[in-house]
Amino acid sequence: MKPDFNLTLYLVTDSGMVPADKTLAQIVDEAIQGGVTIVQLREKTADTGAFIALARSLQKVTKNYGVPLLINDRIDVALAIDADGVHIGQDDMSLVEARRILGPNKIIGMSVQTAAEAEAAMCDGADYLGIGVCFDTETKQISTDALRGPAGVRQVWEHALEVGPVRAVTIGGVNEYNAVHVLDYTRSAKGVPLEGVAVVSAIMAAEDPCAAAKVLRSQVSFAMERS
Ligand code: TPS
Repeated sequence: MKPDFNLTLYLVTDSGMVPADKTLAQIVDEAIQGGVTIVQLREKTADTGAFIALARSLQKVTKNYGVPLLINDRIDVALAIDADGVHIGQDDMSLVEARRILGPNKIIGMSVQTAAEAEAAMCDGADYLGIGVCFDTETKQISTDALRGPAGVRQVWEHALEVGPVRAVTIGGVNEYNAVHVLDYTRSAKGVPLEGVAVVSAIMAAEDPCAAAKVLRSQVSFAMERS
């Protein structure tokens, strides 16, 4: 069976932001204690062996809390550690191919920037969408036409809801100061909110990842209660 997952507060990791006196696994542990509900290991430079070792170290933590662990892009790494799923981008392996390899019981999420990409991802069986890029971000190189802003995110979300049942978060420059605004603003005309937010630096680069996650989690809950 596909594991249940909760997209309220989605942490995407970046080892480049780990301070010298901590490990990535420690930060993930603290972030989950603060309220992170799902974790994605994203490594753009590690070689395969190091990636797998890191994935195993995170899996120990996420399993301990019953939080799903997804792997960014690398289906082989996800299979090697029997992760809960993968997150893929538009330039990675196609969703159809990823699903063929991983089967029906793994979570597959996809980054989408446009309504057409969202529709295609849903038709191909994505379990959730990462709609972005909401605000400008230093974490990932993006072209300016990838920038959606909350209004652009809402447009993609509205379209996805018309296509069929869908789950989604937004990502890109989301932090404790703008999360409520983003979730309010991106509600569909019928009032359907995104399920949560995905962040990298707002937690990874925080001095206290547990405290940062706590604030973000309460901001998301606050926005959700205002329906
Ligand atoms: C769920 N992605 C879009 S913007 C960004 C990333 C990694 C950086 C945000 O950093 N949706 C999901 N996972 C992904 N990996 C992406 C989209 C791709 P920051 O929060 O520091 O601005």
